[in-house]
Amino acid sequence: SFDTKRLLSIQSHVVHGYVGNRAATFPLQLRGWDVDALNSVHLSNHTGYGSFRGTKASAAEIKDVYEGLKEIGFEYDAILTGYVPTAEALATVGEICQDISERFPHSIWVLDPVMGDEGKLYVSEAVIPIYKRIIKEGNVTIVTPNAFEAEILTGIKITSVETAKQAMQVLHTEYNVPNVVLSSVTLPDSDSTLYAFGSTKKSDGTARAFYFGFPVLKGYFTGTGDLFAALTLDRFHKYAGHGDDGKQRRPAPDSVPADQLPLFLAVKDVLGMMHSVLERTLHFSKSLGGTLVGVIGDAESMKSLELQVVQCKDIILPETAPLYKGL
Ligand code: PLP
Ligand code: PXL
Repeated sequence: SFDTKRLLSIQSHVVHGYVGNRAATFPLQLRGWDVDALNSVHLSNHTGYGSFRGTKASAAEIKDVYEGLKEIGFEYDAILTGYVPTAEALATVGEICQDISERFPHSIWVLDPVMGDEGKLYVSEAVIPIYKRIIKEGNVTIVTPNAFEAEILTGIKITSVETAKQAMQVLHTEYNVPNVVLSSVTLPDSDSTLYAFGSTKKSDGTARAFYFGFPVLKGYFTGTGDLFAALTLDRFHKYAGHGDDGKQRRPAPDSVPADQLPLFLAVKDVLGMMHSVLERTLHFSKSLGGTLVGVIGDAESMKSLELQVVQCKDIILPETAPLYKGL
């Protein structure tokens, strides 16, 4: 039935806190997805705490679990990939997703190229060329780099609306990705505004780009990019009409203007939800006497700023999702 939407999500598992699959699974379940979670790592907590323990899945372990899935048979409508910190494991994840994408031509693939933030890499450097290859060669539907990750992929430093658009154009042209979202960009003109840029490629290869500005909520949040990518997958799947006929990927016709694109409508909804989730998370942090700004390496401060995913279920549930308020 078209009501059952099945998704494979390959990301982190943390025992405490909400990044990776722990930030994606519950929100996607609330939105009606049957989520199969394949864990790329199994850690006590995210790496920003200063200490963490646990294990990373090897390429062989990930492949083995995928063989198990093939043995029991599966069908996926979507794939979501995030933090995979080693090159070998990432190459395997790329092969798995390409295989799924070829078996199920209607499926969409949201690839979040998790590499780092604010100039700092938090995966092995050897991961970079693997991401470049997977994005170029794979059937990726949407790529969601932050500004730092977009710069790594395109070589373009994002300092203006124009350079953001150039970077998205490179992702369309050189990487052949139909949809790009730069989820959080700061521009020199304002330190109280964050921007989200997006673009859907036209058939002649040119970018059909848009952007949103929204007020920065101060705080060192982790998992925001992961939640953003998960919610974007859900909203894009709906607005692009996937699952109506369940048959094939349908690129937006060239005649659709930027502000009516499925990607635009998706990002608009998601920014509204993200803002509400982060506001409630900050409110909770304050009630705990948290430092609010967040100090990387300080466990108490990181704990107080974990996304309040469970407490935000009313924000994420389709019936009650608040309308986006423009700026
Ligand atoms: N703040 C808000 C309101 C957001 O919507 C986002 C991203 O979606 C971010 C911060 C940070 O995103 P990222 O973790 O991709 O840098
Ligand atoms: O949110 C990205 C992410 C995913 N998984 C793990 C992390 C982080 C960021 O710190 O530590 C384990």
